[in-house]
Amino acid sequence: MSLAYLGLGSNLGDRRGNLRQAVELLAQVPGVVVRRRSSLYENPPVGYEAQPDFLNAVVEIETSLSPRALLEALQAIENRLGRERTIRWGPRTMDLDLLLFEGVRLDEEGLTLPHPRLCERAFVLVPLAELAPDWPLPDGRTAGQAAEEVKADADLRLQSQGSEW
Ligand code: X6L
Ligand code: MG
Ligand code: MG
Repeated sequence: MSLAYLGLGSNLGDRRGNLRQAVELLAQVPGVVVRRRSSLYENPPVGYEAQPDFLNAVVEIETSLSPRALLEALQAIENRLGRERTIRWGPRTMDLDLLLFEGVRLDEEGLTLPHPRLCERAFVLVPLAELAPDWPLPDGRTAGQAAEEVKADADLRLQSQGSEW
């Protein structure tokens, strides 16, 4: 069994309901156990700004799946929650990103681990640091250090503290 961290985001429809449902579906995937979830954070869109604010969170799972099989399970959950791929970086009911997979570094078609843009994004680093502050990132910092450095200029509004969503 390997630990892995997943980034969740939603900015369409019932955002909190979508995140809850994603975790429920994740817990039903054979070979996946949901261990912990971060607080929920509301924050403005990054990358493409003309869209609603996001709710973001990170969950910790334990899994016997390979990174590739896990990625496929995540995409199936996105699709079940009505994900449509229209504009790049555009609005979505559910985005489930594979951020970190214990002991794995790889760079394949459609799957890079650790997640290539993990180190800069407050909406990923801050919730990740709640769960795994000592986790080493590819740039040499821990998740906790990286979160501290991006926190100050990030507009992250704590929406629901702790794991009670
Ligand atoms: C320059 C160019 C700087 C592009 C940043 C950052 C692009 C993030 C895409 C970027 C750039 C992304 C979420 C989001 C997206 C989310 C919030 C992305 C992919 N997903 N904003 N924007 N939460 N707050 O989950 O992350 S699109
Ligand atoms: Mg994403
Ligand atoms: Mg994604």
